[in-house]
Amino acid sequence: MSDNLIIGLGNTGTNIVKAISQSTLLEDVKLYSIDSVAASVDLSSIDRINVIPIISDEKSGSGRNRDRGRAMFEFHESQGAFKGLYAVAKQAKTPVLVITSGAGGTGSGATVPLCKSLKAQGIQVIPIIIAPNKKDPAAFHLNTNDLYIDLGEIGIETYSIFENRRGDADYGPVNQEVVNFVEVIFGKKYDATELDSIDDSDLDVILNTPGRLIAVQAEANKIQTLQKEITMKVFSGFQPVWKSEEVGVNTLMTAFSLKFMFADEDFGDVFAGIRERIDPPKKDEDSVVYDEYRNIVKDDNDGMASATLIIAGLPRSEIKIIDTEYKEATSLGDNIKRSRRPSFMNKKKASVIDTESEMIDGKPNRMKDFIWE
Ligand SMILES: Nc1nc2c(ncn2[C@@H]2O[C@H](COP(=O)(O)OP(=O)(O)OP(=O)(O)O)[C@@H](O)[C@H]2O)c(=O)[nH]1
Ligand SMILES: [Mg+2]
Repeated sequence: MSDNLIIGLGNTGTNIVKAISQSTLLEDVKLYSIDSVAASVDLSSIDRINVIPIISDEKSGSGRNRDRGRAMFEFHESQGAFKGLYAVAKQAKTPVLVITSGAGGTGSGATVPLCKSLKAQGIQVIPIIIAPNKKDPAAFHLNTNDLYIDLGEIGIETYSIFENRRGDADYGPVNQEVVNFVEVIFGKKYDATELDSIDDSDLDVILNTPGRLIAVQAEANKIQTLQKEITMKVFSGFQPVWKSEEVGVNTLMTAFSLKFMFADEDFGDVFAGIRERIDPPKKDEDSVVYDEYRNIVKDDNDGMASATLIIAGLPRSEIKIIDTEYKEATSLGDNIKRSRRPSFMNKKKASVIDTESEMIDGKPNRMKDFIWE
């Protein structure tokens, strides 16, 4: 069976790929990091992560400039730097995940041509975007909004968003939450069972649902604690929640799992609070949850109770009027305007010149051909 593939872009993407490399459940996942700086992956994870630098001239980084991030990616793509990666992607189990911060320049800019190339090769790709929090500077938000528009324009339908915490520079917890998300959506948390189960094909349907996707997992030694824990993760965790007014607007796909000695008896209780919020009791209308997949595993589980959930088809932010017809989520780029930046920030553009390259060790030094001015 083919392996999953995850590509981290920029500093954030690379850090999260590093965190993923520590997960024992994700040992068989192929990991790539693409960044515009030299040594972002250290010796401890270098064996696990394929690093492709996109440094294009004497300056590393992008200066939080998405155009430059994109230009550096495209320059290296034109040089054939991603041939190996694309060959791996063609063989990989889909979806391929692309992880980036929205706020920077390198990841936020390079994600678009990367997703576009993967899509053009018929590969399903789900971007995971780490968004800034409300108090972060305007430039962070402009870059993130522009990324949404760009991804919407290239036809990305299924995506996931995490939000950094306010004033927090310890990214460990949010990065770990992305690791947990990946474990769930790659099916690593589902055990074989005689009761309801979730298999690869079920996941395939869920992960093809247009709209925003969230996934969480929690563990506790008491059912009541687990119920609180998983409810809190959904409603006050790192993945933006939906407002209660938005409930019942989109057609959602859901998947719930519980592994516990009394999983069959307690399944309903664990998810009751969450189900109530996604599909409140209605009088005359049909349910807006289109389907619910379940994995119920009656297992001692060393006395622990473990739960996961996936909800797909969530709105990015706006709400829609409730409708009994099948309704897809707003597309990623809907209702946001492309932002304008101070003109001093837009002075530089990339161009590639094809001169007689300076020779270094008998090879042309293509770094002189990328002009950013
Ligand atoms: N969750 C998370 N956020 C991070 C991490 N590192 C930086 N950030 C945040 O990400 C944003 C900056 O994005 P980076 O990923 O550093 O940018 P980049 O893609 O390397 O692009 P450059 O601007 O060219 O450096 C800021 O909002 C930081 O607060 C990380 O490891 N995890
Ligand atoms: Mg960077």
